[in-house]
Amino acid sequence: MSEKSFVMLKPDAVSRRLVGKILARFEEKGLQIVAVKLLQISKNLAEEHYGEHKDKPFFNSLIEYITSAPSLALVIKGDDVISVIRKIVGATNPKEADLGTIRGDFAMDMGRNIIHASDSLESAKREITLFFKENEVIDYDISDNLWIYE
Ligand code: RTP
Ligand code: MG
Repeated sequence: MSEKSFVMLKPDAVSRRLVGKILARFEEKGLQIVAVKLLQISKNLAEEHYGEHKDKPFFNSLIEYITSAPSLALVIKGDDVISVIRKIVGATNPKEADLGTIRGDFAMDMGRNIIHASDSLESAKREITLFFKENEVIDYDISDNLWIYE
């Protein structure tokens, strides 16, 4: 079933100039970018986005990291895209993430794990609304989708 996920290339990904390589992985898989925005995330927005972690010991350093330089926010569409993207992204701890995943290939540290992806349909809806206005998400069809999906 076609779904949308919220994906964010964190400050380390943008500052390390990995945007092109990371987006290529999603495109090559057959997923479709339906919204994109480069932004410097404010403290308020970061705290709201990661609200579920507010009582964790790593919360303050997470907020500092996420607000430290620009991030690239995206909405990506495709069949079962939430779980497909979590697989492409890999485990939270890059040292444990499988090689071939984004975190496994490009990162070393939990606090510099270069990318966020929604973990459920509910989180995706909440996060997309947090970062994008309705008219910034463009629900277009790509004609070669017949070669991606049966
Ligand atoms: P994300 O939300 O960023 O996609 O990451 P995730 O689902 O894989 O992991 P989550 O448990 O939601 O953690 C959010 C982010 O917090 C940082 N973290 N640090 N030091 C630690 O123990 C620790 N645990 C989590 C990571 O940057 C993680 O991506
Ligand atoms: Mg998470």
